[in-house]
Amino acid sequence: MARKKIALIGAGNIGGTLAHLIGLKELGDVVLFDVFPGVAAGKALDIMQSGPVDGFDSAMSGAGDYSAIAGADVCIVTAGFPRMPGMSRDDLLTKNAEVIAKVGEGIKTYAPDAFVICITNPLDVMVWVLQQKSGLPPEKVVGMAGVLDSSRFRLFLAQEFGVSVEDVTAFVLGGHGDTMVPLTRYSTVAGIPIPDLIKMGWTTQEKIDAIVTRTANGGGEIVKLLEKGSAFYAPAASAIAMAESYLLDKKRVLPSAVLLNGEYGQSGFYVGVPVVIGAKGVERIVEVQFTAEEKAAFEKSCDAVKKLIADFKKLGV
Ligand code: TXD
Repeated sequence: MARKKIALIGAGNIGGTLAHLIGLKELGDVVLFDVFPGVAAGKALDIMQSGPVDGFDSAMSGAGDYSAIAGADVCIVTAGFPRMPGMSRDDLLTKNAEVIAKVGEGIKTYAPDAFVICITNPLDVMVWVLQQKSGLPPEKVVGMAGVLDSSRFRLFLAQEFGVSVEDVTAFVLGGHGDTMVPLTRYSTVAGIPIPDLIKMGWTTQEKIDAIVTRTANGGGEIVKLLEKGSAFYAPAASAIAMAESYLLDKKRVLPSAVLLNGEYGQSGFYVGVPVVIGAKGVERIVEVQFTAEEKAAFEKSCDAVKKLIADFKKLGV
């Protein structure tokens, strides 16, 4: 069987890291697409030259023309502009929506059968624009944020409890970043829910609250340290987990931004919920029962996403 083809739209920090991980995990061949095709080609060649050392054969190339992504099985989208000093949130929304609209058209023309993972911020709005412009079925267009948010949450919980990250599971929903909703009663150490761990004296509610806040501000903490640019290793690893679940039909349950159609009483916009990702794309949306408090937090998060979409529609892009 021929190797799978993975198109990375955007060859910046996350794009380059994605390509490297795809090589190391032998997931397929890679086309890195960017408005700076030289950067894309340079990264592709550099990573391919690590293949003989690390033992992978993925073919990698760079491109500045959409025809290069033809027939891709997976497209991962990071193209866009970072927020610059003096740029308002609306400016960023407009500029990135214009980029994503072009990306959507490119995917529609050349890779209409792909599974598409959007990473570009503001995530919940950009993935919606991408689905609209590409016209791909909603189950084939998802946004990456929840895997990253829950990975950050798992790390901080593992550090708090002094246990392996592997034995900590976390359940997060909602929009990306500060409106993220962690469900602590569904987050566990080896199956023991956090509220029980509090009762067992492993931690306190105050410490858990501080971890939740740190998780929600996880992106900002890294931006502050890096001074220029934002996180890219963990975001790339998170998108790869989603791509791998699709390519290998693993049917993993991963929090992803998906288009809701009545689930959780919401419709017509993308927001993060747990879903099963397999060979058909989003195969199932997992709908849990909320407590009144969780319901309120989720609705607040949905309202923030809906407001951003309304702001975006007013801009008339
Ligand atoms: O959880 C999440 N979803 C996120 C999102 C976590 C971390 C970062 N997140 C967002 O991902 C971040 O706010 C950015 O919007 C994207 C990409 O982050 P990255 O760190 O990779 O940004 P870079 O290094 O600036 O790369 C963006 C690339 C750069 O090479 C540009 O030249 C290219 O995008 N670019 C384009 N490529 C193709 N087509 C067009 N039109 C285009 N415009 C810019």
